[in-house]
Amino acid sequence: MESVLLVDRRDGWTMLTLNRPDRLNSFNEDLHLALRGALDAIAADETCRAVLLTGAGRGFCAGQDLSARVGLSEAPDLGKTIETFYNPLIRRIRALKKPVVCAVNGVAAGAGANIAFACDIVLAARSAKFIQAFSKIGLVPDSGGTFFLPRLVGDARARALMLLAEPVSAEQAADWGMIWKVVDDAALRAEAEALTAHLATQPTHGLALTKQALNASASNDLDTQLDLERDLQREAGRTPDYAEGTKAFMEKRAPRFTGRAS
Ligand code: T3D
Repeated sequence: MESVLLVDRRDGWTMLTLNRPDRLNSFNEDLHLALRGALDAIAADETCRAVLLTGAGRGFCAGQDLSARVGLSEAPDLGKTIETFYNPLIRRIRALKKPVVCAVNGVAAGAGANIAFACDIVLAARSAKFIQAFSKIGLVPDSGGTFFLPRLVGDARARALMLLAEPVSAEQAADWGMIWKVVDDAALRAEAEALTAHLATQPTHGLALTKQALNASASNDLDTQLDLERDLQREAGRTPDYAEGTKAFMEKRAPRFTGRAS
């Protein structure tokens, strides 16, 4: 049987493909565990300096697999699933010390949409759409959706999208600042791979510090954020990549970054 997650190691980066296409790559426990294992392996692997997350088939991810949620003798404890799987997944993506690119190849619904928003750079195929599907089945947006979406598109749009569960086209998502870019369907994979390969050659530790600053900015006041920038800049200034970047600039040549912290 084919794995629910395809892990494709490339030169300096890794592509993770959610692979339950007949269920639009919705999450069951197997997929959660496989993705967790892959992200942990990537976190520990210094040779992997960027990640590309995408989906197999016509969808990116339809959130939780609902087939396991019907015909139960008593109400399931969904808080447990969130605590055990979705929240740790979002925390892993945000805390990963390497950039995570998401190529939304088709519909992204429920937790599937919010997992995409947790990634660092989101490209979407022109035919893709984003749906906060939760209200259609009586649920609350999860996987950080109520945190990410208002910050991406503003409160008015986030509220309507979450209360109405209306689909947003990839074009609209890009116009609203929900994602980085829309790409023609046929070009999505190549463009996402090129972007991830490029990121894998960049100053990885500096990018990790940048992620850290951006993650903190949502809840910090200006003074706290200025102090954090000072501390992170101090750390960035000690990396070999900073020395190489400035040297390469003065020598008018392309830098050769190692991505290392020291
Ligand atoms: O439960 C917990 O642990 C709490 C956590 C919750 C996190 C969540 O994500 S809750 C939200 C769950 N997701 C949804 O509510 C979305 C459900 N899916 C849809 O609304 C639609 O499928 C889409 C809008 C995403 C796509 O529509 P469409 O018309 O393009 O495709 P389709 O025909 O509906 O789906 C294709 C197949 O995938 C179909 O199976 P079939 O008929 O060919 O055998 C459909 O049943 C299956 N599928 C789609 N989404 C799910 C799914 N099967 C199981 N779970 C799904 N989420």
